Amino acid sequence: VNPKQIAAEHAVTLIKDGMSVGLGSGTTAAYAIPAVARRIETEGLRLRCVATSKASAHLAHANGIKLSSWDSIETLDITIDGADEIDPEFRIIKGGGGALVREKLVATVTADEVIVVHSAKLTEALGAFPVPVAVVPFGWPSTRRRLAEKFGCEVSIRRDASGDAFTSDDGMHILDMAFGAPLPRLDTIENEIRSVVGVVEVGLFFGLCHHLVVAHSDGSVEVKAAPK
Ligand code: A5P
Repeated sequence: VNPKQIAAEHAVTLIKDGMSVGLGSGTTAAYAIPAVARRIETEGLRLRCVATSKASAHLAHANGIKLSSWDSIETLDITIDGADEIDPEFRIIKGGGGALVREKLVATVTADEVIVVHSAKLTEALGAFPVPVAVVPFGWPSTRRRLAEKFGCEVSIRRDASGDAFTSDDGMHILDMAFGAPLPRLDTIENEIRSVVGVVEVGLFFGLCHHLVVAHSDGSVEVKAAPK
């Protein structure tokens, strides 16, 4: 079995009856969804679930999970999601799958955000993975240029398989900012990027992760609580 699957299934054991649950996006979070469905089926758990992407919603439906409308949810007890890079302070780069806007909306109201990653995604200093930035499609080349000029790094438009600009579930394009490690000015960089006109959301999740479930290649799983 894939180590990511073992870790995602471990994360699902943290869910308790009666909880409201966020279902994350990406290949790791995808392993959690059938495991949630199995617990509903075998243990009769009563859960209210919401998905962070259309792909996760589709997978949830395919596994027989009935989803609640996001508009009816004010807070969530637990969310299980993936990440692209995470540092020792649990600061995260996320959005490699393009679902960062919904993922951040969900993480922001989640009491226990559980991030599941392969150990290869742990890093001492963020920035090797480009920072995904969701932007309004209108005038994206201008937004790209202004970001590149302001931050002095390469900024590229994410493309889909047919070569068109990738469009997210919320109709945004994604610009990937290749800062390189270490990411500068960790205290302010997120707001600096967000203040650029045209930017909707930044794939930096700082202070949002409460538990980390690490998948090791040998199949072992480590659960860590966020540093105080
Ligand atoms: C989706 O937009 C992302 O934030 C994913 O959570 C992230 O890219 C991790 O994906 P994998 O679990 O597929 O590596």
